[in-house]
Amino acid sequence: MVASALPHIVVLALGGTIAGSAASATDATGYRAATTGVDDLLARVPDAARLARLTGEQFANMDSSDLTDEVLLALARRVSAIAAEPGVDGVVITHGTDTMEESAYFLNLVLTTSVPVVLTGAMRPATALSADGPMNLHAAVAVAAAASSSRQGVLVVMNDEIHSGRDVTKTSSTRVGAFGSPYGPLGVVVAGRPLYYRSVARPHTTATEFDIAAIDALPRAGIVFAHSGIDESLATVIGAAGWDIIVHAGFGNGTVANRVIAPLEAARAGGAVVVRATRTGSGHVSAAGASGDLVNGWISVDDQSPQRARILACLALTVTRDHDAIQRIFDTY
Ligand code: DAS
Repeated sequence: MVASALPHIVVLALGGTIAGSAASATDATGYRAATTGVDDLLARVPDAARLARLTGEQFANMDSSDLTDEVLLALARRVSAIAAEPGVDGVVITHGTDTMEESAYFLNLVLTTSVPVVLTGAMRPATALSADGPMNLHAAVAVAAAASSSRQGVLVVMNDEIHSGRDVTKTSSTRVGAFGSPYGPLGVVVAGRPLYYRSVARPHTTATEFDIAAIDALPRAGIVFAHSGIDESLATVIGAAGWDIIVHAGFGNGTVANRVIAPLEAARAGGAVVVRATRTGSGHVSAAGASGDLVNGWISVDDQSPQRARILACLALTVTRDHDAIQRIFDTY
């Protein structure tokens, strides 16, 4: 295909392991993230130039564990602006894997574009034997360049799988196949070709009620992780921190230890929104669960993980503080 006829894909680099390096090719864990730039990443995948006309942009160069909500907002604004540029057919974001799921989930909810936006990264540094980054980047470009990827929402491509930004999560500390979704991938990439088998049922991107242009800052929010023997002082400390939102990653069906309910209720009385999630890693959380949200006025997640619940609650509070309106948002997205 003549180069000018190829789709134009902008590759936005943020650092992470895909841009990382280690002293030895067989050391895939003792590496430094974000040691090389977008031009080097693209130079390692020359075949991608057969899929698309590529433009690289170094947005940041960081370990994604250091990502802040401010950087996430700036990223969303930048991607929104790029996607709106005439002649841009898709965006690939190379991102650290540690917080990739939160970035993908956030972008899926605030980017009002039908242009494909695809995040990818690597579990092994660029210097590693059988580094996974180049093939992930090639696959991500193929997905971003495909018309079939439009209106699928924000996507994550890792290890030949195409995941929805709504569902994907990192499930392993080191495995190359670390990314998965509770309902499975949307499709796969085979020899540089995206093959889709399903789409997401919940609204996203062009159907979202959130618009990044209308969001100046996100509320302060954090997560309390329930554990056997949890001490009520944890909830008391959290409540005293003045967070706008407290997500409680509870036992099983979102259950809260009785001794923790009172300090969380005190935080709610102080103005915090309390969200009941589950630490189990998947599943729907019933509103009238053992902890009786209907009595406490807490929000219960649908199936959002604690880290996604934090993102969604932050977005909800940019449009409402009404309990029923926030619960509707959790039941919708
Ligand atoms: N270095 C971590 C990060 O930047 C892990 C990774 O990229 O894989 O998220």
